[in-house]
Amino acid sequence: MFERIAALVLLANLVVTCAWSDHVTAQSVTSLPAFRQLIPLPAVVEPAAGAGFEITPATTIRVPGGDDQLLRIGRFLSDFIGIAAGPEPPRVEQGRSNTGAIVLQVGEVSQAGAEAYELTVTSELVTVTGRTAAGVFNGVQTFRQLLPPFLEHDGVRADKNRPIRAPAVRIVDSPRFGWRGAMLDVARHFFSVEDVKRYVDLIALLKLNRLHLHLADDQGWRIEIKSWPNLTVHGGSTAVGGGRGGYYSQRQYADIVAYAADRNITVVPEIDMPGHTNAALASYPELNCDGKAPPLFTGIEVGFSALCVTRDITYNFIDDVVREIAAITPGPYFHIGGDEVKTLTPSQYVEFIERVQTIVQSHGKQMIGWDEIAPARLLPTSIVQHWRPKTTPAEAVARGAKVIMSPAERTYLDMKYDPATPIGLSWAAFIDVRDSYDWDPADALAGVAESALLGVESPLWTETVANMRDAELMAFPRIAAIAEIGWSRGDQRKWDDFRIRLGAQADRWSALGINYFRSPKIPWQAPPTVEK
Ligand code: TNX
Repeated sequence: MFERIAALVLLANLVVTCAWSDHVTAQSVTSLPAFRQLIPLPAVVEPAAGAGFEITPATTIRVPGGDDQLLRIGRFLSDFIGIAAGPEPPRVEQGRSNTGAIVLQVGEVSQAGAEAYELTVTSELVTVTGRTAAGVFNGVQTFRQLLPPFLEHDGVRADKNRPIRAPAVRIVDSPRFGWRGAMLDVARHFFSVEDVKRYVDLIALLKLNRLHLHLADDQGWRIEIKSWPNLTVHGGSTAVGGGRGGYYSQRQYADIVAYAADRNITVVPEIDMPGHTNAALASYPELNCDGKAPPLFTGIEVGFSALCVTRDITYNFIDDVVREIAAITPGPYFHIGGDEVKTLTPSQYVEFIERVQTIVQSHGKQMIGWDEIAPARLLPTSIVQHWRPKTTPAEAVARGAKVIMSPAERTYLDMKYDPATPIGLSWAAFIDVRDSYDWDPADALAGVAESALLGVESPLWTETVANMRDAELMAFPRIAAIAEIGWSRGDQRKWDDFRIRLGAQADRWSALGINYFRSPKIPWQAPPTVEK
């Protein structure tokens, strides 16, 4: 009897060992130098024998005829490779594949979800198959991370000591969560269209798929509203510290939205209300209960401003704003803020949120709000963004609400790493790189199970963040940790592996000119070149 059990256990072990011998664990991905650059960690990585694929002057990129989305992804990859391998970037050709090509296609993938993809690299062919174009884009980002980091430099050239080679492998991958976001506060300090596009480029590398833009706050209104022009003319004219401010015209905003969409990123516009509205109140006296416009505000205190919730004109104003922004936002979401209102009674506040929810719905969008909105009667499509430490939206979840996880003490990129960080705040916590990685969204909140979670988002508030160099210092490397939490299975993630893979980003991030925080706890290293 015992022998039989022992034999069965042995057999079971063998089966498990065989199942795992053809794909590797997080630890082994990390231990193989050729795969150490992968962040987020893919679900399945099966290294294969052979020299891998070399990009040469003859390499072409193949996409199916008539598929514009794949054509654009093909051009993205061609632009990325640039003139490194030959006198021209690789040609993007429509039609059947042949040897020596990088083939992008939509088709069957053995993992579930629209964003799933399979990437195979052999010495003859690279194939990226996505369930949808989004999956193909994700697969292209993985392929990019298998290529040498020097390619991230513009105009760089390969040579025989420095070939452009990706290791032979089969990767099958899909994200854990559909919502993998970054938020940029362009209200406290303004960020130009070029800055925002750069942020989009940097988060796309990590397979983030939402860019939440915090477009209005006490210190600035940053999006043109044609029916209320003074919002930007006056309300957009300054910033924290009294700087110059700025705003996006609707055309510029649409340009950002399209740029992001080409990188599988949905823009989520936020107009914070009823609080955080001094810029609007300063621009239109009729939005104030006393009919008097306050002066513009350039400090960093919060909680003092609110729209006059008892005046009808306030709701006409909100209707105009939501209508104009909804019309230039193809994504399904509209974020109404709703945080830190200190001048209304709880019932006034809830009534306001419910009325605004109806307005947002009438313009065809799903409402998102910071977690203060949880007590309101929310529609099944409305979404709560959790942020406040020591609170849980469990009651709203019990009533069916879905949650985006942005716990301040883990995900807030404006928090200092440690007391020596030159910029940033510390009200929620000092957030070391490990703190940002070593948690699981499904375990973080009592009464909020994984099934209620849409995913994770990392906000970058900019009271102390004045430009892109500051933004990058606060975002990198912590945003890579949040990206991996959003993408990779919890049981595959290990801090000891992640920190090694983080260290392996040094070359790529330097080539991209990212001003990342060189945390002394990360073994930053130049990744080895792929051997022949
Ligand atoms: C809280 S998070 C805020 C923001 C501040 C941030 C600074 C949230 C919904 N409200 O207005 O910028 O703290 O860390």
